[in-house]
Formats: sequence, C-alpha cells, structure tokens
Amino acid sequence: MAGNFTFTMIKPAAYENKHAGKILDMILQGGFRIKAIKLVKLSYEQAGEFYGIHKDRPFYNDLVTFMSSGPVLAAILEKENAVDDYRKLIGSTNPADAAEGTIRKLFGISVQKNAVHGSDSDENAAIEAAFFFSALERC
Ligand code: DGI
Repeated sequence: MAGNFTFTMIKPAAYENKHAGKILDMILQGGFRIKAIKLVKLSYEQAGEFYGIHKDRPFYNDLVTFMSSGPVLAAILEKENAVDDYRKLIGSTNPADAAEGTIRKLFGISVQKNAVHGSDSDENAAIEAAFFFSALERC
C-alpha cells in the first residue's frame, strides 16, 4: 500500500532566488499538508550523508558542495499516495525534460539546481524524514 507522506527540500538556489513561497503554494494547492518544516544549513558532511547513495557518481562532490552552499527548506508532506503524487508535481530530475507546469520546469536552473528534492520511495521518505525531523517535530 502506498504511504501517506513524502520528504522534500527546497534547494539552496531556489531558496536564494526567493522561490520558496511560490513553491510552498504549489505544494499546498496540490493537496499536500505540511506535517513538519524547517530551514537548515547542512554541512558538507551532512549533505554527503544524505546523498550517500550517489557517492560513486561523477557529480557527487558538486552535488554535495551545492547542497551545503546555503539554506535548504526541509519539509514532510502528507497526502494519500504522497511519494508518487509529489514526483509528478515536481517533474523530471532535469528541468529541461520536466513537464510544463511542474516545479522543476518552473524554478529549476539545471540538473543540479533543480529547485527541489522529492523522495523516490516510501522507504526513502521515512529515512529522509528521520534524517531531518524528530517525532516531536511532526504535527
Ligand atoms: O530523485 P531525483 O532528485 O530526481 O534524482 P537522483 O536521485 O537521480 O539525483 C539526485 C540529485 O543529484 C538530483 O536531484 C540532482 C543531482 N543529479 C542527478 N543527476 C545528475 C545530477 N547532478 C549533475 N550535476 N549531473 C547529473 O547527471
């Protein structure tokens, strides 16, 4: 059965470029409820741990450097079928390939600066949410 929450981050470039308000509005209008939210500045080590699955990929160092370059707005989003529905709302990894009207199409600058993160499975949503939020921080 599909889970009822996913995890997202508004990435440093989108936050810096003042897109957080518009992105949160799209999330809310898309039927998601914000269950937890906070602004976090990750260290290089913390971003590296979060993206550990990609550590052998050629873009890993650039990705981790970028993700620790400024604040990210991290959130847990609640909705039926949250993981798949949020992946649809954000669009493809590369904004150039993302469908019209998706968050990455509207606010992404490049494959690395693609505006937002969205969990790719219920299992990873649980791991990623726990990386940022304690049980007490979830409403
Ligand atoms: O789940 P996604 O974020 O859509 O994509 P992913 O898990 O394959 O990759 C994680 C992040 O790594 C992605 O949001 C941006 C970055 N990335 C993925 N592929 C490339 C990349 N960055 C660069 N520079 N080049 C890539 O080919």
